Amino acid sequence: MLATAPALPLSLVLALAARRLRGALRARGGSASVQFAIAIPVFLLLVFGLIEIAMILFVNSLMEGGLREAARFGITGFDPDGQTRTERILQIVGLQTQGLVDMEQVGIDFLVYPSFNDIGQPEPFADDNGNGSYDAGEAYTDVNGNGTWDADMGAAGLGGPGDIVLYTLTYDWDPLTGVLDPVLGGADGLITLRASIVVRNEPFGSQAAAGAGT
Ligand SMILES: [Ca+2]
Ligand SMILES: [Ca+2]
Repeated sequence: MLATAPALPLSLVLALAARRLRGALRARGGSASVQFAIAIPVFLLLVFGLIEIAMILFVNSLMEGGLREAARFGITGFDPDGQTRTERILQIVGLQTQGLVDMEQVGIDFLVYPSFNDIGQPEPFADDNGNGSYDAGEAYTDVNGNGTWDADMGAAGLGGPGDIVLYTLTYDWDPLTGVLDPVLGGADGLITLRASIVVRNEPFGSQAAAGAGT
């Protein structure tokens, strides 16, 4: 004879089912909120990282554009009234960078080279001891005329007519947040941005050449 389980009242079955469903939903909701709690910081990190990178690319492109405009003025050898050429160049960079670059903190260098191939090259020297580097006492050609051997032969200044000039603009960008610090930031949390351009001065005439320099 088969034993039959006593039939449960329908109301009890429904109550049990509802409790089980509530439990399942609570468990699912709990794990979803844990996933959410983990995902939010990652998501925010990603968003802020992208914003920071976009800002860096934007400011750097403004610096490049500003330096290009400034160099277009620089190659003419024109001496503006009441300003040095360097002051005018910085003014142009300041206008072109739309206030995103603090012109009080920016660094700008001009180096003059004999030819495009000489950019960043050391002054030629006689490597007497054959160690591949310059040592005190070895003969060298003082290309930039400063009285010492230099690992970069560029001579400071904006150059004369026809000179090859390297313009370099550097700026320590202060990011909006610290999310890129582990990747790009220095100890001070600033990110050094750099723009450079090489130009050949126009043959701007001997009277302007006399005033060439800074
Ligand atoms: Ca040597
Ligand atoms: Ca030198």
